[in-house]
Amino acid sequence: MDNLPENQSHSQSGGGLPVIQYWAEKTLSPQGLKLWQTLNHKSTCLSCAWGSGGQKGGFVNEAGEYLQRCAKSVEAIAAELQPGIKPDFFQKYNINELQELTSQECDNLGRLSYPLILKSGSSHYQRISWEEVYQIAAQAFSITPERIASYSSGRSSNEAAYLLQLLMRSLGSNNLADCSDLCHAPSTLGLKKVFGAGTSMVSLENLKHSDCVVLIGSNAPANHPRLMNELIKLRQRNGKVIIINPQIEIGLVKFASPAFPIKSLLTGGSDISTLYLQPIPGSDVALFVGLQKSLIEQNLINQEYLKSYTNNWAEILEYANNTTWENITQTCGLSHEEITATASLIGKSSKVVFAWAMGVTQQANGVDNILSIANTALITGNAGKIGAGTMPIRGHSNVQGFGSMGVTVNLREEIKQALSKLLGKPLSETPGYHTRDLITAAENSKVDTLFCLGGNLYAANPDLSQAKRALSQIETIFYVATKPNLGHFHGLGKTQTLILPVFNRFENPHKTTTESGNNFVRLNDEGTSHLQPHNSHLISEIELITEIAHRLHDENPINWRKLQDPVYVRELIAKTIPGYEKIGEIDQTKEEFTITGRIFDEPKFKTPDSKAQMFITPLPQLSIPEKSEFGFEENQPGIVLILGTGRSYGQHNTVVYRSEDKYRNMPHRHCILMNNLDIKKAGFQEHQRVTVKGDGGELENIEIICGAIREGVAFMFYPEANVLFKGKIDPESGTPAYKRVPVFLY
Ligand SMILES: Nc1nc2c(c(=O)[nH]1)N[C@H]1C(S)=C(S)[C@@H](COP(=O)(O)OP(=O)(O)OC[C@H]3O[C@@H](n4cnc5c(=O)[nH]c(N)nc54)[C@H](O)[C@@H]3O)O[C@H]1N2
Ligand SMILES: Nc1nc2c(c(=O)[nH]1)N[C@H]1C(S)=C(S)[C@@H](COP(=O)(O)OP(=O)(O)OC[C@H]3O[C@@H](n4cnc5c(=O)[nH]c(N)nc54)[C@H](O)[C@@H]3O)O[C@H]1N2
Ligand code: SF4
Ligand SMILES: [Mo]
Repeated sequence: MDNLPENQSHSQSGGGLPVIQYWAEKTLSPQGLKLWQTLNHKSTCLSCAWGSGGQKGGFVNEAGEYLQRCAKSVEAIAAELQPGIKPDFFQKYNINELQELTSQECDNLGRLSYPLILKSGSSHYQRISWEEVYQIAAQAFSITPERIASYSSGRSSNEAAYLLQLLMRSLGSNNLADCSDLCHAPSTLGLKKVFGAGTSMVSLENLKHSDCVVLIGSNAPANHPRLMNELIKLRQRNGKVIIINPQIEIGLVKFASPAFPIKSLLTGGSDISTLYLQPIPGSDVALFVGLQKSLIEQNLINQEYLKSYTNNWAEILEYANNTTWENITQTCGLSHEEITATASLIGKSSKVVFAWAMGVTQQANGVDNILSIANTALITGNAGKIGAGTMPIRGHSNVQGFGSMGVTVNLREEIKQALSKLLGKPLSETPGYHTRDLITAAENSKVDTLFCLGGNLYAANPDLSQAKRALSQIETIFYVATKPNLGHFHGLGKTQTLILPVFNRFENPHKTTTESGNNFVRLNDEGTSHLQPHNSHLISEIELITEIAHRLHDENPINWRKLQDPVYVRELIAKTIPGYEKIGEIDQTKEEFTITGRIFDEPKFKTPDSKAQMFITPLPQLSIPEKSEFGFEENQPGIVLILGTGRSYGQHNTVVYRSEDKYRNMPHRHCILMNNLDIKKAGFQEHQRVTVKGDGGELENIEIICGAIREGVAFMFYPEANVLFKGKIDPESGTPAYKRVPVFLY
């Protein structure tokens, strides 16, 4: 905490007044009434996977507690309530003009409300009918299955996700790339190796019993705001919050939550962090091995637990013992004292939850990061009891549901068998492309048809020029979306690109379900669209996918048109997806439920012998490139920094809602956050404009902002920063190291 910036004019806590101002502004706007109706609609929040909303009403969380909806949720709904894009808009503006738009301008165009096509050689997107869409799809999907791929983002329903993978697998393609490949794939893979289950083992209810939360690489105040209520309550019952993050996120120090209005008013917010550690980016494994070593030295490990419930524990202890303090402290940049104090807090707490997000998954050793966190939980006996465990904090509101439904390149054996029984044939054995493999395959002309169920494949990837080149090698691209985004205008196919408008979650004419990051399944009621009276061109994602399947397969081996009834889809899900049996009755019972086999209240895991499997996690060898590697002479003024890329408070992934980030004092998108000492060292001044160069490209005219970030480290917003770097990839998960990008500033 010693390096807070000199300029303290920005917010002194997360949440608070800016949030209240935002609510007031939105609810008093012409959309206000519809906004409130939508907030009260019985459906899950569109935004993050914390999962507020559902059958008990829009403001209720999984534990049945009220006032659980944040400004992010309002932002997402307000964007969906925009008017439809005018019928002649795409006649007026050609593709070159559309490519000039920023992310925010794309989103502000309004709702997509009719299908569009851009043919090669043509300058304008043109309207087409759904019948034409289906004819094009029938042709585009009637090719060698390995040349068909899909990509998806986590906003659609479980039912749409299930149908997407069923369609792909029925065709014989396993190319089911998903945004989770860029996100929590290392968590899923790592946790499966250790515990046999790839999701959080902590329910929201269990979190309420914890007495210590270690929050690693997460900016929850901005990205999972209602999680902050749990941390506030934890501090109120004398629990400890340990933050591990190279950057001081102000909301992790103090957070003003509307759920605690008196406290927020009187004191400007509630204290969050008990201890705040700022490691070198990408070094978390070293810190966790250090914590293990210190726990051993302080005699705070749980030998009985290790012997009874884990395998390979002796090797892990030996590895930690044999790793020198010098190696540990030099790699992670934290002192022996800091690590000892942290280990002592963890070791002396009785129920510790280890929670994390992108700071540790988006690294070249993402899976190792997860394994080292799991090892630390295990040697202190903090897995498999109420109030403790490992907890990946998921991103998109239904991203976890997509994985459960089989939208993954790592399909579980049980699901594989169940699906092959359903389809009456063995599934293809050809391994599928995850997102990064999909880009490489496309670049090598190995993909002809791409179906994108939501998302923004173009802008979410590192190396935007490669992404553009790769997509331009694909013959036909379908973008299924609610609003235009950068990808629709930059990620163009070789022969044709189609944009297909669909209902969002609260507009679907039927019920759907979604799954939260805490393994809770929500039922979303049917709704109506404000676009509908004037415009009957929107359809549901379920209708779209089943209609394409019907054109390809007719009734073989399942009646695809019958699957336009989501009740039937849920019947199939209940039969084929383990843990989801209760979904078969949800239409009668309306009972939302926790998926079985995921929350571990006792140390019996889903591995063959029920024990947790521990793995050695080698310390990363982190290096910083020389100026010469960026093509500059040694005497060139400037500085090499390690850049982390991430989200501002006013954006949802590639979609920007507001350009400023009040909490980090960054007034617009073209800023770089730096430590004061680095600014001085490089001979720069705050607010000076510089060029930032990476191994993939450069950005000019970037304003320097002084912030509470570790020396040697900088932060910029994505997706803009994705032009800068090619990105290292974690070999095990395929997830890019978005959080450790070497750049040169001059
Ligand atoms: N409002 C809003 N909510 C969102 C999203 C959004 O864009 N906007 N996106 C959703 C999605 S898909 C996701 S995945 C989540 C993302 O949620 P987060 O993971 O919280 O988001 P990021 O901005 O990627 O920030 C991760 C944090 O990691 C820290 N960090 C960087 N490098 C390291 C490191 O080496 N070690 C450690 N320990 N920490 C590091 C950064 O300083 C930052 O605070 O949020 C979801 N919710
Ligand atoms: N540099 C850098 N790059 C990153 C990251 C980073 O931290 N740094 N984070 C990565 C992460 S964690 C993720 S998850 C990815 C995100 O990657 P994506 O999930 O691919 O991108 P989003 O921006 O979330 O996609 C938003 C689009 O989804 C569409 N959409 C919204 N609602 C619906 C709906 O109901 N149905 C359909 N069909 N479409 C809908 C809208 O058209 C909207 O424009 O980005 C990754 N890229
Ligand atoms: S915390 Fe996440 S799920 Fe809950 S209201 Fe906010 S954005 Fe929605
Ligand atoms: Mo994500």
